[in-house]
Amino acid sequence: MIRVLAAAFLLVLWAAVPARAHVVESGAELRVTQTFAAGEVTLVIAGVSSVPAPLLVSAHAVRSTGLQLGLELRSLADGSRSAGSARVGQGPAALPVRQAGPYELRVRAGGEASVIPFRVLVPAAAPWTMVMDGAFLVAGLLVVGGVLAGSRSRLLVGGASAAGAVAVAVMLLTPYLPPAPPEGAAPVTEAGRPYVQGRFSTLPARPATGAEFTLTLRLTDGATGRPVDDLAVHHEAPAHVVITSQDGAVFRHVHPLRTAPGVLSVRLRLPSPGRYLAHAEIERQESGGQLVSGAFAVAGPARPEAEPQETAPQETAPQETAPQETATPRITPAEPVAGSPVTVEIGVEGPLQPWLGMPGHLIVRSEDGAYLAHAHGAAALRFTLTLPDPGRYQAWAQYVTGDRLVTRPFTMEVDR
Ligand SMILES: [Cu+2]
Repeated sequence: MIRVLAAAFLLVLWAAVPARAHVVESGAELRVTQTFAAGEVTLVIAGVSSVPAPLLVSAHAVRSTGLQLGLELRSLADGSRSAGSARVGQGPAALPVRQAGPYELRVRAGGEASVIPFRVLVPAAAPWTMVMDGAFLVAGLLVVGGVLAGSRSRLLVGGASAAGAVAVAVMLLTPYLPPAPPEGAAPVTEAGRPYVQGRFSTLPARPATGAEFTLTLRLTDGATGRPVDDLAVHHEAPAHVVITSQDGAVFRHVHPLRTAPGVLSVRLRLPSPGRYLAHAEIERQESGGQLVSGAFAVAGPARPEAEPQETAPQETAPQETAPQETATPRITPAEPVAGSPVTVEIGVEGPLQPWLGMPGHLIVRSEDGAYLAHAHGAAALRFTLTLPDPGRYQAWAQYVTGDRLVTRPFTMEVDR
């Protein structure tokens, strides 16, 4: 009898221990979208399951541009550096990393550079999994030892039962125990951080129509006044910036480069003179999201844009809309009521490809710009949101189909 039990136990042990040893979730990939003047790029930093390892970094775009990126990786722990390059839509660069912890990836495209802070995380085994594995091992050794020695001493049987009980107890508790933080993770701080104070500015201070200028967002901590440099990547970017002309005719959705701690910049070229509104969606680590807004003016004669948007050969997918893409979406109820949910359905011309981690995005702005909402669509490109007040709203639905980013503008009237 005891031989059968021992064989059964050995089988369990053989099955359980190697399985545990292999339950190493390789770190998830990090996707960071950045808008360079030469084109918008999504950098994909692959996860690693152990160090040292090559860190694979690849670059993707809605429309493959072949844009060449210079990459430089620096460890903030020991200052070690490595460099490589990646071409949009082609294979990854392999940058060696020796340890887990904080890193900076410097990305160059054209004459611009962005520095992306991130952490290399290596999954770690929780202490209680070691307790469980150890207990299984002790129980197994005692049983096997007892069988081999032909002994059934109470001490052996008691010890094996106790160790087995510990192992099984820990195994049953496993789903309820917290996972171990991965190696290289940031120390846990008290949840919640102060609000960010944000200010938009342009260089030159008064941009001209059709001319490239830089829009900069400076973020400071609402408690210390120091630069905010702990933005979490959400929806595949540290910041989502929407620029709209006051009349809603011009729309840009961009992902600025981090040019210094707390400083985000993006190069733009706008076709029409007048007042523009800028809204940035940001999220600090371990905190909620926040919307930061500002305004600036563009002077000069209207300079209608050619299609595609600009003449540079490696331009990002155009966001100005062709007239045939302004087909009316279906809005339910047909006469939306302030404060009640409204559903918007967009008919799309082909299968959707995920963009910024979602099948589709809907951005809605009140006429005065005081209200801006960003909703995400379900697979059929249906959005539900609540408009707070009566009035006219500008809306832009964005999705990717056939390797093309489509932006469809429309308006919604809320009567009461
Ligand atoms: Cu975005």
